[in-house]
Amino acid sequence: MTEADVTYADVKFNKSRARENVASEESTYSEVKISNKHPPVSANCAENIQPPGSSKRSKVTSERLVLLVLIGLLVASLAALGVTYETCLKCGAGWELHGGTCYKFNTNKSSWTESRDSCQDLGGDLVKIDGREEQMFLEEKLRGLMEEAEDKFWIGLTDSELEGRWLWVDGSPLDESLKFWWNKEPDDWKGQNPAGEDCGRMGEKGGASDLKCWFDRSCNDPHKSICEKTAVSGQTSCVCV
Ligand SMILES: [Ca+2]
Ligand SMILES: [Ca+2]
Repeated sequence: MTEADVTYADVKFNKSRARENVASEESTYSEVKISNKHPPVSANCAENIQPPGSSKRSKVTSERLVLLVLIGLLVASLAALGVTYETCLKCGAGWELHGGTCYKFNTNKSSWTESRDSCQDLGGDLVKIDGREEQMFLEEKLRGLMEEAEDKFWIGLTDSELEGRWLWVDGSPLDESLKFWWNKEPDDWKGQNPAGEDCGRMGEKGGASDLKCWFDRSCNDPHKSICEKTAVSGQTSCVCV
């Protein structure tokens, strides 16, 4: 038996092991390195140990897999982004978004009716307070906007049709469980105007006890006001909250 024959037999053994463990490129590479310790190994033998191009093919396949996964992630991200845009709510400039509703704190002072007209010109109306959370948001907001105690804001509440029957601007009656009148208000005080007080305003600069900061007032009094309108879905990029 010549030296070349011995080497050939060793290499054949390695080849069978290599076939068993052909899974990774590293293991195949180490098998070939062991074979190289036994020269002379012909070029043909080396080729037989490792089927030509097999590791290259698996490398290309895994690269394709990674690429496909990346493309998949990109498509999923774009789809998610599209959904966000569709459900994104926005308000115009000068309006503040809160709980799906846009609010405008109008600091121009005017009568209740003129204030309401201004809100309607902007696509909204004087605010209707539907819940405790909304009252909490507005009460806290006004503390920062009021300059002095009487610097209150009109809201969309009036009893001008029938004294004592308070209605919101959408015609709905004031919910008995959602009233935030201050102390003995509404008192329909006639000291300032003989017609009494038929419009609602709100705000306590120092903060209201248990959120109670509604007052009835003569509708002709000039006051700041709170407008409200429904937020619209944005079709273009916008900040979502
Ligand atoms: Ca009244
Ligand atoms: Ca009053």
